[in-house]
Amino acid sequence: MSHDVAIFGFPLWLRLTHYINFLFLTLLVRSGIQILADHPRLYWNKHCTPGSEWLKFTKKVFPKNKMWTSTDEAVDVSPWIALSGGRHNLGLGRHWHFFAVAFWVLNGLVYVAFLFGTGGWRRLVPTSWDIFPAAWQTFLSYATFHLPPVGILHPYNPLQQLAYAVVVFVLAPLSILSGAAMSPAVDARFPWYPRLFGNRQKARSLHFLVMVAYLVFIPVHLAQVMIENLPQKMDQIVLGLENQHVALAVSLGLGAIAVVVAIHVLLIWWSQRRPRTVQHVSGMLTDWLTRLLLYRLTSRQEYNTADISSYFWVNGKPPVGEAWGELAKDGFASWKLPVNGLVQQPLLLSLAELRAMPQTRQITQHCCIQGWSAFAEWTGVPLAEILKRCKVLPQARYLIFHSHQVDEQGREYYGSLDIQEARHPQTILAYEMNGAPLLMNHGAPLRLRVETKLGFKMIKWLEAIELIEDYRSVGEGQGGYREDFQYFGTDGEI
Ligand SMILES: Nc1nc2c(c(=O)[nH]1)N[C@H]1C(S)=C(S)[C@@H](COP(=O)(O)O)O[C@H]1N2
Ligand SMILES: [Mo]
Repeated sequence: MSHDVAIFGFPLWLRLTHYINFLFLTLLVRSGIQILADHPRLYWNKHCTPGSEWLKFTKKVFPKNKMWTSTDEAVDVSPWIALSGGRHNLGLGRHWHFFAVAFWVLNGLVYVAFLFGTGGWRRLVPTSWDIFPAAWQTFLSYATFHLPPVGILHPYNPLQQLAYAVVVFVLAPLSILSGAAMSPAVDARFPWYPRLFGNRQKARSLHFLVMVAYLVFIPVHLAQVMIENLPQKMDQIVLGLENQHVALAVSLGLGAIAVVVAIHVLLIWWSQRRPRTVQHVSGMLTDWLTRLLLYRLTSRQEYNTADISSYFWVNGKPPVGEAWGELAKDGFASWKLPVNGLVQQPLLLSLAELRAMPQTRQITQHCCIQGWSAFAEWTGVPLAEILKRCKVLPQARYLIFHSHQVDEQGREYYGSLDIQEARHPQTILAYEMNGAPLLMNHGAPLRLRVETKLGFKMIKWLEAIELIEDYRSVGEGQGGYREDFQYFGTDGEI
């Protein structure tokens, strides 16, 4: 068998998938750092209380005396490190991450199919426990500055074989599975899933540690190849030859690395020049996939009172101004919610009227796009009840949620929701959080809860609901405030 394994060589599929993997893995790491930078704290616990993190990458101090939102947490990372940086840009970082992961997984599947189809797996998958002492011996050789003897496991020594097997069969699946555990849609439909990792934040920490493992592996892997015999290894991994066209292989190999670097530079440039195009192209490439996998999932969360987080991050600053002050006084006695647009029966609902309608209560996990999550109990009216009462016209396909909040440039915070998702049982207009009327920071007097989605979809300080045919006719046409100005994808299910 060792003979077969030795002559197996470096076929074209192996060399190509190895190269493509290098491109997408580097894109994943850099876009991943961009995403982490938006909430640069990692936790083992599921509540994300500031100070309870096991690791943080920020020197910002959490002020006790003034309002601090989770957006204030985001740190800038140089575009030479994070894709795509400069100023923090979570939206584009996520687009590149999901774009890269789609192709990385596809490439990985092709690789694994060939690996098993051709029998090449035999030089990767350890078939005997002897690999552990053998790998230890190899490690000792390196550690004492000796080259390990060329053993029967040519072309890989035991330590190499073990490392490669771990990268392919442990790190790669772990990164995919822990990534999926961060999707609010997955967690909402299958609350047992994040628990496989402990909780969603443990999955997030693990996802980070897998990246660290890759970052340790890559330079060690390169160093090992260089120490051993760089030109010969280049001949193998570029041309699939044994000491034949070494000079050509080295130049081609360096050229191929330069192409990867050029792609990274191009993507930084493109993201900074044409962020809207990146948002659209990425959407075209990956939205259909998330739709296929996640769109139909409904939330089935039923957590306990004991799960409720004592601290719940705030994102977005409450409305200001006189008109708002007028509305907010006397517990929002004069506030009313209009429901209009493509409906037969426009509504105008006071808080008292909303409270008199059928009530739903749910304890759920809230997932912010930045990375934190927390648990709370929400009480409110199912949106389906409202839709029933206003008699939706058949051409209505989306709900637009307007809020009383306006940013410094006078732009309204708004969002959209597909009408099917609006009818999910846990999609509600909440007026209570943890058994008390909504606090101002959390969206008083009324906010949206869509439990399969990221937090940014759940508009606070609601002003009006409008039924429309197409969200492209509203604002900048991307589906919401954060989609318009921060390039977020509008689905918000992962
Ligand atoms: N009007 C308005 N609604 C909003 C936001 C906002 O900035 N303005 N932020 C959103 C985001 S990004 C999140 S994570 C949640 C946060 O809800 P919380 O502040 O109650 O935690 O509200 C969402 N709803
Ligand atoms: Mo968020």
